[in-house]
Amino acid sequence: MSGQPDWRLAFDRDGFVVRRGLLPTDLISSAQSWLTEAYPKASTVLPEEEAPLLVMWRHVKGGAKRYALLDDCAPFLAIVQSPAVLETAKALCGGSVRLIEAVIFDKPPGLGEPLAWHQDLAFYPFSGGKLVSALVPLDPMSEDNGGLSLEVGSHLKPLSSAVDLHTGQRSKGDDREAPQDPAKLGAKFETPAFALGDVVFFDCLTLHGSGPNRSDQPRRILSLRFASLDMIYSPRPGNSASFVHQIKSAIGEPLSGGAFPVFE
Ligand SMILES: O=C(O)CCC(=O)C(=O)O
Repeated sequence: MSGQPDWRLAFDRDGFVVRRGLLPTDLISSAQSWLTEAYPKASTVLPEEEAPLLVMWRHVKGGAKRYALLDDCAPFLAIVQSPAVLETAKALCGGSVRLIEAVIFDKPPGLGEPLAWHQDLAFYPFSGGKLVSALVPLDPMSEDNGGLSLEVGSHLKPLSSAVDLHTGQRSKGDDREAPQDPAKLGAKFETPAFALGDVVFFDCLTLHGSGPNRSDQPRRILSLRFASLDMIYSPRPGNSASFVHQIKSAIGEPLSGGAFPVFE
């Protein structure tokens, strides 16, 4: 007996785990309402403040990112600070965590575009430590409205290149091998159905991607990234996350600063 809970064993074995009913559904409903109201008014200019951002990314043809300060987005801040999410992130990262980013991936009904298979770490200027994503569906999700597919056991694969998330083309200057579609390789992947309140946690090397939203239902996800405090700033070609301009650390140093708050 390892003494670890089942969800932890599943994460270590598969590279991801869905924790069912981790968040109250009324919190998710408040986040939905906040987003519906705030998105049309949100700025398309990247804020300069040294504070965590909420990035709103609509995955439609020509869709641009919009931004707010996370502290101004009460339901999203409450999700980030929720003990259930933080305790899981801390357990998976082995101690205190730093919030690295908060991004909403929005695939509107009938318009949402597919997202190519990728590993999150390929986009981030980090090495060492642990980096875990916590994805909070803001709508019930299944393959019908775009879903989220994850390759089982792919967290044990080497880091592949960053890609253009819409075309799957390898990012310029990144000479690692591009990630492969597990369906074409005959590898095992899952597309879990999610209810409001579920949260999926996955490793920064776990390959994932998603289909188009051709349904008449919305499909929005809040993606949070948490890192252990020993994660080192080490940029590579292909790094493209919105928070990169907020990093003040020297190369080879751990992250610091108000844009990346620590949860003890
Ligand atoms: O919306 C999606 O399917 C992609 C989400 C994603 O790639 C991520 O959060 O890392």
